[in-house]
Amino acid sequence: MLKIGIVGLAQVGKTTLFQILTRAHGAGLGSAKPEAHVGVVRVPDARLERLAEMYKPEKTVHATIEYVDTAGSVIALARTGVQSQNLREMNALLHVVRAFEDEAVPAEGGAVDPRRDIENVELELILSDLAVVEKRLERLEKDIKKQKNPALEKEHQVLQRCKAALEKQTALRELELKPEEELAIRGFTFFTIKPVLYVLNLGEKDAARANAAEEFGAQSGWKQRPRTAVSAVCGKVEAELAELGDADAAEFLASYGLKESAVARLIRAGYHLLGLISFFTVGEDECRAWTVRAGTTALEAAGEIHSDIQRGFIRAEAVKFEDLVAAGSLAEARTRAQLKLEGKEYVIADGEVVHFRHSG
Ligand SMILES: Nc1nc2c(ncn2[C@@H]2O[C@H](COP(=O)(O)OP(=O)(O)O)[C@@H](O)[C@H]2O)c(=O)[nH]1
Ligand SMILES: [Mg+2]
Repeated sequence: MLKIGIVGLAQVGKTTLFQILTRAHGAGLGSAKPEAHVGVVRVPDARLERLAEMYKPEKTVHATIEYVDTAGSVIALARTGVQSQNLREMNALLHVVRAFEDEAVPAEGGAVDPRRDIENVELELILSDLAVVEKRLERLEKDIKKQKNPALEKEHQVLQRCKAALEKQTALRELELKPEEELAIRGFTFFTIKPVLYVLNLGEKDAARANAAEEFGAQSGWKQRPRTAVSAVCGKVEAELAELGDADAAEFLASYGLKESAVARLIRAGYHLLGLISFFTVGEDECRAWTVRAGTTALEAAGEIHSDIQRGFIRAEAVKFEDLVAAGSLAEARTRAQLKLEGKEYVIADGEVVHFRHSG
């Protein structure tokens, strides 16, 4: 399963956000605990809910992502052995940035300044990656002298580019790497090549500023960067919200001038940032969202469900979610010629409902 690491400076609201995300309130999740906390989060999807209304299945299965809460400051983590190794295993980073004022909670680095915090953390991660690159280059240069090896030379060439970028304080996610170049350095699991979602943790008085993230992202220029997204929540409001029933929640949101919880949007932003899409399978036993990378073929998608279905693959029948809902059933969608018969190489689109015909 794909993992998103929740990182940031100390006391910015990482654990608060983790608890909101996983709904695991209290119970030993204090920010003083040194070990990381792991939780599986369902990706909210109104389309899946709609399909479940249609089919009334025994089971509805959402797509999931794993979130890992990290303790303390990411600057300290990046500097220490085992901790930094754990961080390197993350598929993406959710960087919580403090934007709330609260005298009772001291801010690392003094006054609240989201931009400065992002820059400081980014610089630290850039320096960590640079140290890894330099060490590897030193080793490579010795090896290349001893024997000619095209793979090592390729790696050397890509790492030189990485080094040049990092020395200019540019994150590696900004480099345009060809797939084979990316492959050559994948093993290093660099921090700054990971997709990053900046989450502004807003104060209560800013909770209703729905476009806070947009504004901040545009002003700072971060939003336009590759594999980078900016989002905003108010940790305090969301934490209280998570404790309420539906009716109270609506009233509570309204009192802050909000329409909906920001958390669903946040989870979806993380999902898309990872380059993931969902396709659905439907039936009276189960309606389910399956997670695949954008660009996945029908044959690969079949393998996600079961190796037998992949092995015996005959055809994929695919229908757009909207068309299926409008038709009311797969049979009617077929009559309307909206159910397309596709082969192994067909690229699955986000939101398609797919039925695999297979032998055996
Ligand atoms: N006022 C305010 N306090 C918050 C907010 N989010 C978190 N906090 C408080 O800030 C402190 C640190 O939060 P925590 O989630 O433990 O931060 P962590 O160190 O990054 O894990 C706690 O006392 C939280 O109650 C927020 O949105 N507003
Ligand atoms: Mg914490």
